[in-house]
Amino acid sequence: MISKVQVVGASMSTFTRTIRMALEYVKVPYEQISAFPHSEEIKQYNAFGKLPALLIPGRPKPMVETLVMRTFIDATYGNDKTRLTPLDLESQLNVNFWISSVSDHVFKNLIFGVAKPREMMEKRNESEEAIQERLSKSMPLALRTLAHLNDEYMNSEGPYLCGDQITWADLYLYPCMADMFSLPETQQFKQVAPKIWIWYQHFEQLDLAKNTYSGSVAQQRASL
Ligand SMILES: N[C@@H](CCC(=O)N[C@@H](CS)C(=O)NCC(=O)O)C(=O)O
Repeated sequence: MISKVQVVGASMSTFTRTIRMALEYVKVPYEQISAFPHSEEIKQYNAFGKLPALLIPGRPKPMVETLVMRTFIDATYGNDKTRLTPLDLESQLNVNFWISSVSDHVFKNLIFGVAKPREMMEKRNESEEAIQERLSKSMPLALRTLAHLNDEYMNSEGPYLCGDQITWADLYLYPCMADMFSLPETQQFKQVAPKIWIWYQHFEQLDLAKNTYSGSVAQQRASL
């Protein structure tokens, strides 16, 4: 029997960071249990081997899929001051646009298109020239994706993605962009997405971003 909320995941996992930031935001104390994707540690909770899993005291079934966790966190811990899903329909549609776009396009085109191949090639000690050659195939789509997101954000007054309140949209996009803006390609990202860069710089000053920075890909790269 656990007595505290537990997040089973890895500090470098963006989805794990999303859920940790949400718990920070709604002020629910939690502990992190370290697990890597497809490890035995995570498979005891999630047969798909994906991170994170969320364990709640008194609930026998571990929660998997951030959509499920999101629904639970909103319903259980959200209040007037800490509402990550806005009440009105238009704002909810907007928040869902961002979450879905991050889970699909940002992951496919930026994380798997650029960040992961770069990381793998660096680990194999491949030359910067070879990395650039490989990334030249995926950068155009990555940049177009960011430019589209930047256009989308032009409709918002900010400083958050969906207006003047933090929502799940910020919590899904931030960990991915923190990793992307830590890459040598960052200048190109900033150029095509200047408003996203401004949003990012504001968001990284928040405690919930600072408290979940350690162990992230961004932090690992900064300490190289
Ligand atoms: N749909 C899942 C996605 C979770 C996910 O993809 N997590 C990554 C870590 S950030 C993972 O476990 N990747 C391993 C893999 O895709 O095999 C959710 O929302 O929880």
